Order: sequence, then C-alpha cells, then structure tokens
Amino acid sequence: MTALSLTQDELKTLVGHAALDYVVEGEIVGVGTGSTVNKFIEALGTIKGKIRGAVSSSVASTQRLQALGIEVFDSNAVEELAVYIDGADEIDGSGFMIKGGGAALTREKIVAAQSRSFVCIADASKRVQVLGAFPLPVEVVPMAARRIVRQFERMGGLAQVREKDGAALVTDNGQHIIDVSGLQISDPLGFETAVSQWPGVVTVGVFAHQRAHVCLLATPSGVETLR
Ligand code: ABF
Repeated sequence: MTALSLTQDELKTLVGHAALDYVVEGEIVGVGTGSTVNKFIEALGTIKGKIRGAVSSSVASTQRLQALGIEVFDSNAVEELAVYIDGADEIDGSGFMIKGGGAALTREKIVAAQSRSFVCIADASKRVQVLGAFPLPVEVVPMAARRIVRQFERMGGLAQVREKDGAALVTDNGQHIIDVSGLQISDPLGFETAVSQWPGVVTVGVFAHQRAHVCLLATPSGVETLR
C-alpha cells in the first residue's frame, strides 16, 4: 500500500468511516465515546435510514447522535446488540485495551458486555505491546478514592484523582476517576478480575473480559484490520 500523508484527524475520519462496514442494517448499534467515535457518529448519520437507532455510552455521544436524528435507546430497553463500536486509549495484540481517558468507561463496559462483537477503532498510535504506558483510568466511589490510591501505590503505580476546573471530575454516574501511571499490565485478564473486586471500584479501565474482537487501525498506509 502507498503511504498516505494524513493528519491524525484525517486518520480518525478514515477509520470512523471504515467502521460502517460492521454496522448491521435494521439493527440497533452500540456507540462509544471519544474523538474517533465522533467521526464514526458523523459517518453513521449518512446511513441513519438503514439502522433502528443506537445505544450510547455517554451523554456526549447521545447528544451527537440525537442531533443527527438518530434515535438513542436506553440500554435496558434493548436485548443483545450485534456490534459495539468504540475507541481505545491503548490496544494490544490480543484486543485487550485500556479505556476511560474520556471518563465514560463504566457505560462503555456495560454496552460492550451487551454486544456480541466489539469493533475497536483507533489510529496506529494506540497500538502497544504491553498495556500501561497510558495512565489507567479507574472509576471509583468518592469515599473510597484515597484508599484505592494507596492500594495502587503499593503495586508500584502513581495514582491521582482526576480533576476538572480545580475540583474532582464527576462522571456521568456521579463518581470520581483515579488515573494510575507506572503500571505494566502483563496479565490484563487477571488484573481486571483482581482490581474489579476492590471495594469502591466501580469499573477498572482494563477491557480484557470485554476485549475487542476486531481492531480497525488507521495507519499512513490505510486502515488495517486486526482480529
Ligand atoms: C473512549 O474514548 C475511551 O474509552 C477512550 O478513553 C477514548 C479514546 O478517545 P479518542 O478516540 O478521542 O482517542 O473510547
């Protein structure tokens, strides 16, 4: 393939459009969150007459979908979804991901769990050998935040409560986010299982049990499909 000279924004547009191939006509599609997904949402607008609607993983994506005239269903009003399309902060060769940079990880994991297939859309900068260079987001109940910070520090991580406008960021679910840097997550399945048990952890941003089945990776040579 010839190398294309594309900006990161153009790469996101490319992969957002490529994801349309995975949308099942006549069905409700699971839609994630983030700047790459925003490109997918724009593309979805061009075929909105061919789908029943969407289940969304964030208030922000819901607003974008509705602005395009795409009906957004409550996840409880829908049974299994054929496909969930979302971005990632990191993805490894097994489809295990770190997600949550946009603070929507809990709803993202819920919609992913409701879907038969997870299609991850990302630019090539997100592909890693081992998860952990991107600070791991963990959504927590606020009263447990300090103790969970200390637990991550005992594992060798550097953890801090995410802030916005000088105060702790509050998620769509009314919770806080802890970002943990300095981890090397060599066993994503075991790590996700263990941290998910800690009291006060709502959702850990390792998506191993809800891994991606397909990864569409935008590269300067075009979109690569990894399975
Ligand atoms: C969501 O959006 C998140 O899980 C992840 O944090 C982020 C990726 O955003 P972007 O596409 O803007 O890099 O999928």
